[in-house]
Amino acid sequence: MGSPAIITAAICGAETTRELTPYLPITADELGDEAARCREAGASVIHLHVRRDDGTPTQDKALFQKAIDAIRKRCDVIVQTSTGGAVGMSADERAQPLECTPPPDMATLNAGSLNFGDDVFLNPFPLVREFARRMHAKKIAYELECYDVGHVEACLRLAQEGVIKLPAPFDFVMGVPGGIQATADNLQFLVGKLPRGSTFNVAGLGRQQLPMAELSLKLGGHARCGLEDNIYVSKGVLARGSFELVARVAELAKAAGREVATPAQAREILRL
Ligand code: KMH
Ligand code: ZN
Repeated sequence: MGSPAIITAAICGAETTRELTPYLPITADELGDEAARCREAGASVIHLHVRRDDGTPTQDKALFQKAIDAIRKRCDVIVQTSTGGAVGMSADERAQPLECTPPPDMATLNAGSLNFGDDVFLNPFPLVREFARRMHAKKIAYELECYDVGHVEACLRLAQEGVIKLPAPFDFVMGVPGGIQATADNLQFLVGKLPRGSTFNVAGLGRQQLPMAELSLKLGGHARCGLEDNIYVSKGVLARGSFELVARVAELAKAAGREVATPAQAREILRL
């Protein structure tokens, strides 16, 4: 068996709606139950967003606290809170989950700005520096979210400044309209840009989710799946939850000769 593969389940996100899929978890109990199903299927990390009861995205600290507590009550996964939130949110709004107690194991650190469909997802250097500072202060590990090649290079610059420490876990988010597209060539190019010793995760959007997960696993990387990025388990068939996508990725890992990482193994790989 090759090295253990970490499966991250992005169970909610900020953009997927109940109109698109009735299987989207929204309340703390729904998020907790879905996290437990994903853990059962092979996920060791939950990438977490939260929603108000009406389904709209928020970064409200109290709602994160409730969701994290609900997850922790049910299973031992690594909780990675979003600091991206939804486009248009202020930096202070986005940073709220970092204030939960105890702090989340991990949080995303979005490495740069990009067109995000018709919107703009803003991550100017001062915001990234400030989020990194807060994460270091709370001993929260970051996953570096890169939506384009320049974002990987921005991480190198931030490391030179001493703002972030490398090696670190990277996540290549591929297929955002405005970011790098989800192709094999592009992934190989991104992997070639990785600083020595860093790990990589791949989040392919839409129909590219499972193919990009498969390629990442073959290249020695990790894989993210779930309703945040893709709602279909096969053409025209809705996944009945992120757990179905996790189960597919677990099969792909085994086919690639990789064992599926437990949360304990994932903690070691991610140096948590
Ligand atoms: N919802 C996207 C605009 C993150 O979680 O850190 C940003 C996002 C990234 O989902
Ligand atoms: Zn997210």
